[in-house]
Amino acid sequence: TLKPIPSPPSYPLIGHAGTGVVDPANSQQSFRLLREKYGPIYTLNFFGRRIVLVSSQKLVNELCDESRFHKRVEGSILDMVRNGAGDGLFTAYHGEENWGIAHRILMPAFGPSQILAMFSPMLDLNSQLLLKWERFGPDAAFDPAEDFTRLAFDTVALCAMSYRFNSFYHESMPPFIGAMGRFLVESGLRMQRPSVVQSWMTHTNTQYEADIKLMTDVCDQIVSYRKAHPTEGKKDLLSLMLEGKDPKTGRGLTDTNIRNQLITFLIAGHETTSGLLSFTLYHLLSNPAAYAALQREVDTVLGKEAITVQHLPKLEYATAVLRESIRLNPPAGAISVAPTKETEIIGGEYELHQDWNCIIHIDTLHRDPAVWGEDAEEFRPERMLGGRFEQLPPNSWKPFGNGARACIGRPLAWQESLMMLATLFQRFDIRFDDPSYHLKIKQTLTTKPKGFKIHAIPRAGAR
Ligand code: MNH
Repeated sequence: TLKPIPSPPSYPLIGHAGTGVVDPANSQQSFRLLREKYGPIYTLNFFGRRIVLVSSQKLVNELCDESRFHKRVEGSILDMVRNGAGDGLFTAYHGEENWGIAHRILMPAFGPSQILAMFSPMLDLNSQLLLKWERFGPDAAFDPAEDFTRLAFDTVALCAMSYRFNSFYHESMPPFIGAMGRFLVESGLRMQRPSVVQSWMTHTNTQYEADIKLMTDVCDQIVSYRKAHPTEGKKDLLSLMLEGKDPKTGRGLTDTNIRNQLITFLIAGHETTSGLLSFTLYHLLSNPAAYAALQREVDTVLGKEAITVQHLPKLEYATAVLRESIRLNPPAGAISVAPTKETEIIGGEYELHQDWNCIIHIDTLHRDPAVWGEDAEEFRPERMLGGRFEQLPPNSWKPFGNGARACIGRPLAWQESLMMLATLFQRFDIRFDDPSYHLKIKQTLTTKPKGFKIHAIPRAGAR
């Protein structure tokens, strides 16, 4: 027998819009409260657009079954992000032909040996961050998210496109990052606006178009730089974009699609990684035992040696720290799916429809008490150690999304983050600027800590 999906009280016509049920500036907090009040599945409606949020491992496990469900771009914020990223991998519709072509051409750029080959360009940028923090010295209070953004942005450009933004040598952030931030926020707002209102907002719309143009121009600049400086024999992501042929159809990527992919990789490639590293520092500073355990591991594994690829698999505690940090604060906290058939029943009792926006709410999934226990809210890297991570119930830890549409950049982001975390702890003692700081969230398409500042104190005798 079917049951109605729980839902907060709503009004005719507008549904839950403007009722304060969801705070647009901090929807993450709203969704946590709604999860507590209405349970692991509930539904909201905004002017007739229906969304269903699902967050127990038991139900999410069904939504991750690719024979029954697939990614849905239509009706989610990603449909607005298409205004800039078009049919790039991240925003391509389910079944869109160019997704398959690009996926098959580009996947090889993220294979294990390609990721290992990125070690040395990654280390180049990693060292730029370390040197900068060292030179600013222990008295400087700063927001780590800014330099992690420089790191991640420069890393995806250098490793995937052999292109240098040199963000560490500029006082202000690269213009692409500002344009992208405004573009993502406005894309989110557009989801909630009726289209007549949108057409009146001429100033906002002009800015939106200008931001898209700026991002496009940067990508065109990367392509013309490559044409002027061919990388003899070296095959990075960009060379696969320019020259690769799909083994299945024999086709290459079109110029428009290449541009869309470059925008996609520059966007997807840095916001999330920088969020992961920032949240990780916050959790370590808030949990002195975990902080000490990580420092001990780094001192044992690295000591005073320069980091090499051989060290990476030995950094077990550091790996657990990243897994636990991304559990509590997944920078990409929600993904949308739709049933492949017109309707689909989950949990034996809830009926989902194809034209609804069904959301796997990763942020609250990662706090499901049935999986994580009563201390789900606590930062405990130990729960990811000693084979426990591998034995988690299926689809209970999903920070990188699901199946064919899961994150293609995961191994790149992971290696970059592990290297950064280990070398930071090798070189510095990190302290809160304000020891009474409590986590606040800044939200665009992804999340980051807000107002979080630290000091980096060079460790005595560190290399
Ligand atoms: Mn990434 C898709 C999270 C780093 C490039 N990424 C996804 C999805 C999640 C995600 C979740 C699935 C979105 C959806 O279903 O709608 N990504 C992350 C996180 C990090 C991350 C948490 C870092 C930490 N991502 C990166 C990096 C790159 C990248 C680095 C590029 C080098 N991600 C992508 C691309 C996709 C994606 C491209 C789309 C893949 C596809 O649909 O084919």
